[in-house]
Parts: sequence; C-alpha cells; structure tokens
Amino acid sequence: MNQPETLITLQAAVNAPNHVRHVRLLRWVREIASLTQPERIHWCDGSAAEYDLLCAELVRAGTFRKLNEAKRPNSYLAWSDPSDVARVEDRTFICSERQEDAGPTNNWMAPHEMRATLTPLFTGAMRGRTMYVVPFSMGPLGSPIAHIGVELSDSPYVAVNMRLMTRMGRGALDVLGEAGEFVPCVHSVGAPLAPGQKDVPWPCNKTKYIVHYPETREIWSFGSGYGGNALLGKKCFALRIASVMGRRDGWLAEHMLILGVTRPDGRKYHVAAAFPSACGKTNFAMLIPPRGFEGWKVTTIGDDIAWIKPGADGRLYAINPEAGYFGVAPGTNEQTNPNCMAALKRDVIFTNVALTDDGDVWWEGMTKEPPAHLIDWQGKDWTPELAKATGAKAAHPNARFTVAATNNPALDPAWDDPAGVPIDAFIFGGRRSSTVPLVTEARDWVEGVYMAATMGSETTAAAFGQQGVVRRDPFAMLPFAGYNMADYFGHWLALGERLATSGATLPRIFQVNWFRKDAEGRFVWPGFGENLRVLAWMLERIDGTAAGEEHLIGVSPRHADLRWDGLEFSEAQFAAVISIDHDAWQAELKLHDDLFEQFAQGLPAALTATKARLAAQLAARLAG
Ligand code: TSX
Ligand code: MN
Repeated sequence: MNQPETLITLQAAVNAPNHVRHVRLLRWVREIASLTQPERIHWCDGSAAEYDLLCAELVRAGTFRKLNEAKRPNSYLAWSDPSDVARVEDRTFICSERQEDAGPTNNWMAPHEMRATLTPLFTGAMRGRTMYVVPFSMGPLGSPIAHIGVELSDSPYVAVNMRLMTRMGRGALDVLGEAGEFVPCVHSVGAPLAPGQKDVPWPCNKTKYIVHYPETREIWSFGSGYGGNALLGKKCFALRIASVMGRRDGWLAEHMLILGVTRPDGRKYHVAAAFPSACGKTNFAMLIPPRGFEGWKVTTIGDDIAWIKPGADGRLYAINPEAGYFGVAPGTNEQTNPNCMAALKRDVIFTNVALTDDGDVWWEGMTKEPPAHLIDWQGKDWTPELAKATGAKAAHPNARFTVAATNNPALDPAWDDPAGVPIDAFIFGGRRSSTVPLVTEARDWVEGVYMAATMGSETTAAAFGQQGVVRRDPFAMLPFAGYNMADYFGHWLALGERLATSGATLPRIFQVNWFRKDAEGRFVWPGFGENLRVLAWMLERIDGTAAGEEHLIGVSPRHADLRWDGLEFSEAQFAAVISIDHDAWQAELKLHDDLFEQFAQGLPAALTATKARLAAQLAARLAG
C-alpha cells in the first residue's frame, strides 16, 4: 500500500471499525460515500443491541410503530408510501454488454448508458442521511455454497430487515477477511435531505431503477424502499446475480422452497419446489401432516430461494441462502399455515398490514370475522361495513411480514448446515383450473426440464366457471433470471447431462397442480396438509416401491397408488384431479408453441424435440 494511504486513514475516512482490514471493501465504501455524500456512515455489526437501537430510531422517525408488547412482543409495523408497495419489474434492468445475453424477457440497457443514467441520480442521493454498511452472507457462514454481499443503503428499514433476512454483520465481515470476494450492492431511497429539512416516514423517489450488471456482478437500486427492490440480498443477488454465477460455475440459483420429509421409519428426504406467486409456497414449506400421517414430519429449510451445487458424490446439495421469511401476510391464518402463524407471534416487522385498536395487527384472511374497527395500511379508519360498501382493504394485498427463520417451529435442524441437504426431487407447480394433473412424474431429466419450462399459472381474476388466462412462468424464474431464459434452459439440460454422465443419480422431477376445479368452479383437491399424500407417493417412486400409470405427459398415480388414510376421496374425485383431457392438451401444446417462439433465439433443441414427440403422441391418441 502507498505510504499516504494507510489502512488506518482508509478506515477513518469511512468510519470503519479497526477490525475491518479489507482494503478493496474500504475503498469501495469510500468511493460510494463520495458519490452519494451521506452525513455519516454506520457499519452494521448485526448485534441485537444494534437492531434494537435502529428500531427505536425508526419509531422516532415515524417509519415504525411499536406493537403492543403484551400481544405481539418485540414487533413493529411500517406503512410504506402508497406508491412504493411492490417490486417494480418494469424498472428492473439486466445490463449485460450484449442485449441477447439478457434475453427477450428482461429489460436491458447497455452498461455504459445505464451508468450515465444512474450517476447523476446517485450523486448526493444520501445527503443528510446515514449510509449503513450492511455486510451479509447468503447461506450459512463459511459454507462452500454461500456467498458474501455488502449492501450500502441509506435506509435503516433495510438494515433491520437485512438482519432478519440474512446472516448480517460481524460474522459476514469475518468470512470476508482481508481479501474475500463480495457482491457490491448500492441502495438509495433517492430522497436526500437538505439541511434542516424534515424527513417523511417512508422516503422514496418516483423515479426507480433496479439495476444488475451481471458481468461485473454489481447491483444498484434507486428510488424504492420496499421488499425486493431494496433488500438486495434476495431477488437481486440470490436469484438474478447468483443465476449468472451459477451458469458460469456449474450450479443452480433457483426460486425454490426446500423442505425435509421424515417418514415414520425415520428415513428422511429433501425436495426443492418452484411455484409462481400466489401458489402458497411458504404454506407448502411449512406443511403440517394431515390426519392419517401420524409419525410423519415436514421441516423447512427454506421458503423462497435455493442455491444448489453438485457435491463430491455427484448428488445435488441445497442451501437456503436466506435466514428469514419475507412473506405475503394476507391469506395466512391458522388453517392455511399454523406454523407460520406461530412464527409470527413475536420478533416480527410487519409492512402494510392493518393496525388493531389494541396495538396488534390484522390482514384480510387472518380471521373469519374482521375486527369491528382498524386503522388501514394507509392510516385511515377501516370498518367491515366500509369494506362491504367500497371494497377497501385493511391490509395492502402485498403486505408482508419479515421474521427470522429461527422463529419457525418447523425449522429443519439442518437449515444452517454449511454442507446443505441432498435433493431427492424437484417439484414444479402452477395454478391451473384444468388440464394439468395433480401430480406427474417426468420420465427423464429432459422431460422434467420441459415441464418446468412450460409451467404457468392462471390469472386468479377469472370469472365464475370461466378459465383464466395462463401466464407462463418458466421455473417460476421469469422475473428473476439474470440472463437469457433460453440459455437458462440450456444450463439445466447441460447440468443434468453432466451429472448423468458422471454416473450420479439425478433428482426425480415432478409437476404438481393443487388447483384443479370442477364444473361448478370449486377446488377438487383439498390441498394444504393433504398435499403430503402426493409427496409420499413421490418418495415411494424414488424408492421404486410405488406404482403409477404412464400417459401422454409422464407418469401419474392411480387412485390405489396414493395413501388415503384419514381422508375420504372417491375414485370420481380423484379422476377429476388426475385425468388427462387430450383436447385440452392439444390447446395446451399450441400455447407451448407460443412460449417457445418467444425463446426461439438459443432454445435448446432437446425442448423442441420433446414438444414434437408430445405432439406426435397426442395426434396418435386423438386419431385412435
Ligand atoms: O397454499 C396453498 N396450498 C399449498 C399448501 C401447502 N393454497 C393457498 C394458495 C394461495 C396462497 C391452496 N389453495 C392450496 C394448497 O394446496 N389449495 C388451494 C385451493 C383450496 C382452497 C380452499 C380449500 C381447498 C382448496 N378448502 C376450503 O376452503 C375448505
Ligand atoms: Mn419469491
């Protein structure tokens, strides 16, 4: 190091504690501070004392309201600006050098052009505010599957949420050491304060940019303080940037929950499952075994993201890069997810739910009967009568809870194991009122990748008895792949081929659909805990002990192949959730054509061939 710039002067320039000896990190913090010009810099240590202090400051600033300590201990409620309530996909950019590397479904801008756009926005953006240096590990500290990030943010709300959602603070800095690799994440709410200017409870900017530079692995986020726009470890790092790292280095960053299933005989399995939004991923990750499955246990490793790497034995090992849940509150209740309700009893940050008169929280779907009076997420009086008359929601439909994984009573003992858990099966699901059966096993890896590539969900707004429009969401990754989706399919195919060639046993791939409806528009499958019956069949398929019937798109159970202990479910009901309607599949394959047309540039030939094979077999069946 040059004599004038000693470690000590560098540390002093950015207010770093003297244990921080990572020169590249210190210089980067200095560079961002000189660009954004914060009033002070705070290095987060991740301690409970620091969390309490920041929460108290957020209460003083009016961002947080402390909830009733007797009803909801150690918990807070934040109401965002009404214009800042969700991820902003139209403002999300993948800035690769070449546009074709971002693919047809990502917004793209050339890196130099984006930098020219962002530099003026970030110049002085943190004036009058504190810049928090938030070091975090995505994944168990020191795990060979984990990676480190550092987020520089002018939002204390981000700092406290990051402490619940990641392994944040001193531990991450220690892993980083003096020269470790980290993903730099810059975040500003874009609301600098002039001297003496009074702050608002939820500062943000109407101009928003959520920007990823995959080649230099940088994340820059401007203008929003909400969720995935601002907690940059989650969608931006753990999915968009990590998917690019995974393609380069031969692993997978997936939008998947990870759960463990332990059978009464003690045998344990692990599955990773991808579902688009509004399919109940967190519910599935915390499933409680139904009547008739006494002695079975389902445990949560993760509810949203999985990082999966081949181990020395050729099996795929998964970690949850996150350490908490940032889940949708509306619809969560004692029936749909008792484990989650237990997790939310204390130590929670709620965002955009309603406030009860006794200082607790409420959201649509929490209880059958709503309270007689609430303050809604915009701070206005709310009553059930008003809701009936105007449709006003007490909680925003995208209202969230942030809670540490350690609050989950069903947390898997291996959730923090640096080695990860071996994956036995991948599950891909969607919300479909018809056509897609309750469960189908792919006959091989390529067929499984085809199922995942073509998955989709019906828009829930469908009128009574009517089928909604299917929105395709390949691998539930459409908004989260940091590169061309066609190349992403290719990466999955190549990984499967590589593992198979090395003699490894690949995870089985299954497609599920909990949402088939009858002619009257009623759900036929009871879902929730009863889904363990489907999981149990999958495990027996893996062991080679369960039978099934081969059909057009794979292998599904017959009524006799599932365990029905504790549930009345007739052959006719089962037929309604498992049947294959060949006319419906002809229409379905046409829709697959549209999807593949969109990804024509670079689409793997194996997928086109699989579609052609399905079409030929379907034609034969329709003719016969
Ligand atoms: O999360 C759900 N899962 C997975 C649970 C492990 N949901 C909620 C989706 C919205 C987030 C489901 N909804 C599931 C499901 O398996 N199935 C359904 C459809 C359904 C809804 C209600 C009933 C049955 C099925 N029954 C009654 O209301 C009594
Ligand atoms: Mn998600």
